[in-house]
Amino acid sequence: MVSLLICFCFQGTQSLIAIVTVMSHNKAMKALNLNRPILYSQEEETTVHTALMMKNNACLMELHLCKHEMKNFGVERLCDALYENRSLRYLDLSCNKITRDGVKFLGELLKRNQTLEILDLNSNRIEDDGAIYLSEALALYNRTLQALAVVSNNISGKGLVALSDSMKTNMVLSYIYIWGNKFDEATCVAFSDLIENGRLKPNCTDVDPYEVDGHIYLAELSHGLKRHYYWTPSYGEVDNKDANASLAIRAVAEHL
Ligand SMILES: *[C@@H]1O[C@H](CO)[C@@H](O)[C@H](O)[C@H]1NC(C)=O
Ligand SMILES: *[C@@H]1O[C@H](CO)[C@@H](O)[C@H](O)[C@H]1NC(C)=O
Ligand SMILES: *[C@@H]1O[C@H](CO)[C@@H](O)[C@H](O)[C@H]1NC(C)=O
Ligand SMILES: *[C@@H]1O[C@H](CO)[C@@H](O)[C@H](O)[C@H]1NC(C)=O
Ligand SMILES: CC(=O)N[C@H]1CO[C@H](CO)[C@@H](O)[C@@H]1O
Ligand SMILES: CC(=O)N[C@H]1CO[C@H](CO)[C@@H](O)[C@@H]1O
Repeated sequence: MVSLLICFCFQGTQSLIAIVTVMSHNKAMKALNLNRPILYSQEEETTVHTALMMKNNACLMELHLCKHEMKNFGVERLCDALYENRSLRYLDLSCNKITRDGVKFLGELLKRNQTLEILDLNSNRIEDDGAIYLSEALALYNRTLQALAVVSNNISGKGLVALSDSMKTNMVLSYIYIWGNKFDEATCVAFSDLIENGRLKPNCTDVDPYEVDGHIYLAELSHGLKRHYYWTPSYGEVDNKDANASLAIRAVAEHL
C-alpha cells in the first residue's frame, strides 16, 4: 500500500477541481493537502468538489483545506459527504470563514459518525455558540475525537468553559488548543483545574496556567496541532518512512 503526499499550495480553482476529481477514484492516497488555493470565486466550488470526492473516496485519512474561503454552506456540503464516510481521521478546516451555523454541521458529524480523530478549526469565527455545539457533541456522544483546535475563534468564557466541561465526561479528547480567544477568569480556572487534576497533560494544550495575587492566568505555550502533520520536518521519522497519514494519527494515539 502506497501513501502519497500532495501539497498543491498554490493551485487555482480549475486545477484544484481537476485534482479532486482524479482523487475521487484514487485508492492509494492517504493524505491530501489542498491548503491555500488561489481562489477566484466566492462560490465555494472547491469545497463542493472536495465534498463530492469524499463521497467516493474510501481511503483518504487526512485532508487539509486551510484557507478555502469556506463558509457555512461549504461545511454543510462537506459534512453531508462525511456522514457516510468512514476513513477520514484528520480534518483541517483552519483559516476559513466558518461561524456557529457551520459548526452545527460539524457537531452533528461528531454525533453521528465516529471516525474523526483530529479536527482543526483554528482561525475561524465559531464564537461561544459554536464552542457550545462542539461541547454538546463531545460530552454526550462520542468517542473518537482525540484532538481539537479552536485557536483564534472569538470564543469567550462561556464557550471555553463548556469545552473544558466536556472533557470531564469525554475521556478520549486529549489535545485541546484554545489560545487567541477571550479568556476570562472562569476559563483560566477551568483549564488550570483540568491540568492540575491530570485530565489535560501540559504538553497536550497550548496554555500554561500561572498564579498572581490569588488569580489564575493562562500563558501561551507553543505546542499546537501542526506538529501532528505527518510531513512536518520536525517530525523526526519522516526520512525513514514513506509519507504516511497513519503516522500522524499514530503520533496522537501514542501520546494519550
Ligand atoms: C460514550 O462513551 C461513554 C464512555 O466512553 C459511554 O459510556 C457512552 O455509552 C458513549 N456514548 C455514545 C453515544 O457512544
Ligand atoms: C466577537 O464576539 C463578540 C460577541 O461575543 C462580538 O460582539 C464581536 O463582534 C466579535 N468580534 C469579531 C471580530 O467577530
Ligand atoms: C508529554 O509529556 C509526557 C510526560 O509528562 C511524555 O511522556 C509524552 O511523551 C509527552 N508527549 C508529547 C506529545 O510531547
Ligand atoms: C505507515 O505508518 C505505519 C505506522 O508507523 C507503519 O506501520 C506503516 O508500515 C507505514 N506504511 C508505509 C507505507 O510506510
Ligand atoms: C471508507 C468508507 O467508508 N468510505 C465511504 C465514503 O463514502 C462513500 C459514499 O458514501 C462510500 O461508498 C465509501 O465506502
Ligand atoms: C461508526 C458510525 O458511527 N457510523 C455511523 C455513521 O453514520 C451513518 C449514517 O448516519 C450511520 O448509519 C453509521 O452507523
